Amino acid sequence: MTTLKIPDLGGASQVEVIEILVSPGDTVEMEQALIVLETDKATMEIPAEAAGVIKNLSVKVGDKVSSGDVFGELDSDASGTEENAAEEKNAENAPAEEQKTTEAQANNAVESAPPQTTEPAAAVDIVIPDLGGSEQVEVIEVQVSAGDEIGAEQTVLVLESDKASMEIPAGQAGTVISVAVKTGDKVSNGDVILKLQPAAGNAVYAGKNASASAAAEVAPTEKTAAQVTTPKTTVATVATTTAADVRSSTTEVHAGPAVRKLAREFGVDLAQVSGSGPKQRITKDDIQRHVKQRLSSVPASVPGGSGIPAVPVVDFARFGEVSESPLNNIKRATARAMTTAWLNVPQVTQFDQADITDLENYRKQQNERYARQGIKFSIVPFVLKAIARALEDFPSFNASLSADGEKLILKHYVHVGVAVDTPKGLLVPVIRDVNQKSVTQITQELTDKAELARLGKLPLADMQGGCFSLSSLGGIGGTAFTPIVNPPEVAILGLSKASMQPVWDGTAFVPRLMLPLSLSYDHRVIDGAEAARFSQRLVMYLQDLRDVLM
Ligand code: CAO
Repeated sequence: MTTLKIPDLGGASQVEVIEILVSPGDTVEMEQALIVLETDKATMEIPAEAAGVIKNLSVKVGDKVSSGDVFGELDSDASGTEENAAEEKNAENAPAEEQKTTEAQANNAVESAPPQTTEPAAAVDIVIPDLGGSEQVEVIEVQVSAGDEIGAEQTVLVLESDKASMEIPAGQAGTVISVAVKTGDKVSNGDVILKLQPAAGNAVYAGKNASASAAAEVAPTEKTAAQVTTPKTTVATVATTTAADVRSSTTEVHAGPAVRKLAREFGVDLAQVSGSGPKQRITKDDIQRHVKQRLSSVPASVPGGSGIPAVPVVDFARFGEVSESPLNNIKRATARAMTTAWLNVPQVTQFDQADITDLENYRKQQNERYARQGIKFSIVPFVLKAIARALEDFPSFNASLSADGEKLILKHYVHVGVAVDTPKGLLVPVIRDVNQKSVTQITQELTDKAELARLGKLPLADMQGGCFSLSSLGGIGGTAFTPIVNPPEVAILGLSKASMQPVWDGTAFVPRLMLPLSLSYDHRVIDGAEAARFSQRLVMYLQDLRDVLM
């Protein structure tokens, strides 16, 4: 008989049991997951250390457990018992040994590290950290390429063994010189991932001790990062929600490695699956149900024009030389979100122009006034204030259609998403309570969030909860465009470049600075007349912002 014990949880204690995967009487194989634990950082499947029959289980969903707690008994066969005893003994020694190894590896890793300096440091190799004993782990995603500027906590690789998904952070900031691995490669502790030109004054290499701890503790504290220094007997995985999923998913995905593997095999996007487990955790049954639903909703053929005809597959190489460039996560998530929006929302765009001559003079004055404080106002924060007031005036624009399409959910808060163009693609930080903030506060918040978005460090929570979106292409040019509504929001405003135009004032043409507005709206919720009124209200507020600022 083998006692089932919670293995070393890498320092975590009182971890919640969120799923029981077996019942007494079940025959299990060695390494088969028995129960699932979850902290706010990681999900861990606790595997059987031997094959056998589950005799009893002493935990239930919701219980809190710590390393060493007994959670049941396993009737293992005689040969398995011996092996098991030996393994248990090894496991007891494992943490100490592992720490030694990790420290040694970390110390080795810093041999090549440059001394403390604020001068540009020499290029360094970023290597695979301790993988908790796993070797030859498959690279399932490479998230950086040569030339990318990356932050210390930015994920560079995603690895997946049959037990765990792990995001590997860079460990230090800098510019990627070259990447040494590709998807499908198998990697182990110490393998070189990439060559990095560290950012000047990079704190990670400030000294041997700092380097050692940085290398040993590769797991960042961010919620989206993986627990990479997995203890030997702990199988860790994480909800690998990245910024990429923000437009297609409003919640973090909770799913274990086996479920993730199944989802990949079926080509299922986990963000589209509703989880039936605790905390919306996705189970294998959920994946199966999702696939069945999808299959039954796909028409066998579309001869009569119903359904969506596929785009023809063309062998472009027949017409000349071609090469392939994979889309990164953000672009793939945006593509999914745009398709969802395009297929679900019957949308119309209303065009308008606002005379912002006076606003522009005021903006310039304020820029001079605030220059000493390093604050620079662009037109965007003023437009956000006008939007917030118009949303208060027109509640149906500050609403979402219920899932059954039967009612409007009216929001009593005014959170506005602002599209930010980043090197990796489009991200939409949300400015909360725009109606309650000053233009100065909005300017500072937008500057900070746009900066974080461009560095790939914007937390997921800062991209959720928007009621309406603003997309400003005015800094680039153009006279108008048709922004796509970001459901479940019902409208989005596009800004194009303001230009001086001759405007008839009743007696003469006068030069006025005109800002083009493009308001796209969900025609299921908003009528054309209502959209024209909303757009005109924006024009009114932008022409004389005194009403808004009061
Ligand atoms: N008309 C004329 N000039 C404008 C303008 C407009 N509508 N909007 C901005 N400008 C000017 C700014 O005043 C600034 O000029 P100065 O430096 O001389 O003051 C310059 O253009 C650059 O502005 P900016 O675009 O960098 O900054 P912003 O505050 O206006 O916008 C942000 C911030 C985050 C909205 C913007 O940087 C951005 O990322 N825009 C792209 C959004 C996008 O990709 N939308 C498409 C989504 S759908 O695919």
